[in-house]
Amino acid sequence: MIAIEERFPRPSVMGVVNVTPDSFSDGGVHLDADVAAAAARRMLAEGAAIVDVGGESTRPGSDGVSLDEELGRVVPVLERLNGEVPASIDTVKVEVARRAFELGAVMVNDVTAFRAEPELAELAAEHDAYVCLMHMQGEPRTMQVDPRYDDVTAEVASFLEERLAFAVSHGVREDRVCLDPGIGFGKTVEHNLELLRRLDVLLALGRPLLLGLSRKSSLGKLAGDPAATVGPLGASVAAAVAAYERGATILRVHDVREHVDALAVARSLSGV
Ligand code: HH2
Repeated sequence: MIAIEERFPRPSVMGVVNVTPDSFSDGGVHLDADVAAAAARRMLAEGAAIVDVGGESTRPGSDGVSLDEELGRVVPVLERLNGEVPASIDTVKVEVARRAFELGAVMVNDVTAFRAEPELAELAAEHDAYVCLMHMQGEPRTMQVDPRYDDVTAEVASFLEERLAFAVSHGVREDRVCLDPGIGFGKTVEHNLELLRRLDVLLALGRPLLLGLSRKSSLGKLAGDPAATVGPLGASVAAAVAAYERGATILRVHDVREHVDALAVARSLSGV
């Protein structure tokens, strides 16, 4: 396995395959394993570098799902992908990650950054998997009730620094890890904007940044709908390009083709 920045050069697109009935923007769309696997293959053909397969929604207000339920959703999809589509497993559960690695997944995307099940760090190390460590204030059920920070950027940076040190102390190679400020996870629109404006503070941690802006409700609100629960495509693409220009490496998106096209133009202009 090579360093994450070599395997996923700036900008790389991660396609989202939610195998759930209740994800905030695409719940139920990919619940059937054949449909989900076909979507993953299409995303690869459209230029995604990796697809993120998840069986548990983390939308605001959601409760978790059982281990059996989550395995029953993601295992049939990974079996169908047969290691032919680079896959990340979006889970907080060590047993889900174990099955996913056995079925060829190369990355684990844990929205709790190894806090829910700390043994996941050792498992990732054993498999020499790529790792995404994300910041979240609180838990999905209540995280959007009244998020507060004194200095959101400094707090997110020190959290990610601590979780990176935790992962490394449990055997994960630092050059396998990317960090994610967790847009919308216990954050107001203003918190999300502040993090994007000051991405340089997170870049100073020395790891590639993964950003998940796609369809997030903050973008719908910025685009003029105060009651938005989902952000429109144009706003998602603009946010991804802005994040890339501020230094993001991996963009986690639902609409792969549009983001790949936009990021290709942004990349040509940046000369990177
Ligand atoms: N956002 C979502 C889920 N997982 N993982 C990372 N690393 N970063 C993110 O921003 C992120 C994430 C939420 O989006 P989605 O998967 O579409 O929705 P849901 O959690 O409702 O399934």
